[in-house]
Amino acid sequence: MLKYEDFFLLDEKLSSEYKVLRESVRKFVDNEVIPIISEYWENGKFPRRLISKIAELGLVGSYMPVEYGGGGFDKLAYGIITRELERGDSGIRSFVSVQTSLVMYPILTFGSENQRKKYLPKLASCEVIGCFGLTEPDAGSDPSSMKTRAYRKGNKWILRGTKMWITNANISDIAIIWAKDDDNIIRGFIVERDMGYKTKEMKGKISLRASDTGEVILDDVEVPEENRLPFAEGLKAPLMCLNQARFGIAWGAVGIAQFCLETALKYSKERIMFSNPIASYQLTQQKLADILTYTQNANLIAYRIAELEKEGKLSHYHISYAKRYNVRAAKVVSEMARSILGANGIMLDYHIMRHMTNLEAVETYEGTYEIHTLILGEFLTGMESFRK
Ligand code: TGC
Ligand code: FAD
Repeated sequence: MLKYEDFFLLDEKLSSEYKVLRESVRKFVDNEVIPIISEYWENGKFPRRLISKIAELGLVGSYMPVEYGGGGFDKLAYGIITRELERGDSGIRSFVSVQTSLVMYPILTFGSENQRKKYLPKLASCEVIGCFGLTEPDAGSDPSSMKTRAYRKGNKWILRGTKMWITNANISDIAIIWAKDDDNIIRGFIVERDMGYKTKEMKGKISLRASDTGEVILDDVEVPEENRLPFAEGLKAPLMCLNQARFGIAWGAVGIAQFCLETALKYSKERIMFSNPIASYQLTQQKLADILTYTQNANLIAYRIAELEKEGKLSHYHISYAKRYNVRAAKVVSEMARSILGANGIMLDYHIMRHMTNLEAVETYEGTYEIHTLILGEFLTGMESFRK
């Protein structure tokens, strides 16, 4: 029988290994994330107590090679993990995205063998927590305008600057820092906390409240040459990291949409108004049909980018398309689901509005909706329009 949850029968494409993975992450989210997350979100705290379980389940570094402590899975598995985690909360998915795609990936891709051996296993087990510092107070959408500098001093580098809006900053042991050298070339560094970077919590967020966000302050921090990522040169390197994280966000947004669909459908069948379930009214059915359509479209896109990745045909344009569409789809879905729940829709107990507000940050980070629009505009026209 056709089920709304698997409308396009994508389950048929999944081997049992992926289904087991999905069920294990879903169980973790249902049993250990959803029951506690509203309280952490309300208090503006990241639930650190979940880290050990996240590591134990192998949710960090899933697509990193086994020899470096990773899961040895492909990107489809990573997508399934991020989708199921974001069904719980974007902040939990963010933690895994950053640790895997923005910290482990650059070390794997641009690091030396010594760096890989030293850091990757400890990052996979979450013995070491990392963050990724690209954005600055005056360099958000345009990271090429960063002011953070790396001055060469013998076999050391002096890092000076401030990174802002950095996920996991305050709980980090290491930071991947992007800075311009004396020749204005962007370089990447693995900076350890005891080398001297400072962090400051950014308070007052009304979105992504269960995620740690902070500033990273580099006040002439000395970093040895052995901590520079030797194969990272230019903006292309951090942008390659963003591709990995954006892939996970495109999948994660589907998790939110699926959660909203389940919740709104159930609620509408149970809620009686004017003597009938609200699900029986045409206006509600229109919302439900739209929610189903946005959710399934986003899911199809997510599966397709995983297939293209496996075939070696995935371009960063596909990733921009997927991040842009899927996050916007999840936003529309969460707004419609919230309205179906009436007053209950604004309550933390029902989780929809938490997702809805989280999506504001998700649509901003990793390239805003507008930036991905311009990337697609450039793809279509061949004309770059970021700068005048
Ligand atoms: P542009 O001249 O276009 O590109 C510089 C070089 O990079 C190449 N390139 C890419 N390579 C790989 N992947 C991509 N996505 C790439 N996009 C461009 C390009 O071909 C060029 O190569 P080469 O060989 O010619 O040097 O650079 P631009 O300065 O014009 O900027 C382009 C723009 C605006 C698209 C880019 O800077 C951008 O994506 N801006 C958005 C910034 C952003 O997304 N920041 C995210 C910070 S991290 C974060 O938000 C983490 S949130 C926490 C979580 O994930 O949960
Ligand atoms: P701006 O770049 O100032 O943009 C403001 C507005 O102008 C946006 O609507 C934008 O789309 C629009 N705009 C900008 N340029 C153009 C243009 N050319 N044409 C049309 N419109 C334009 N960064 C990290 O490096 N690491 C992290 O871990 C990280 N985590 C984050 C966590 C959270 C909760 C948040 C909110 C952000 C995080 N970021 C992180 C930063 C994030 O990537 C940036 O916020 C994002 O890239 C946008 O930059 P900005 O906020 O400075 O906005």
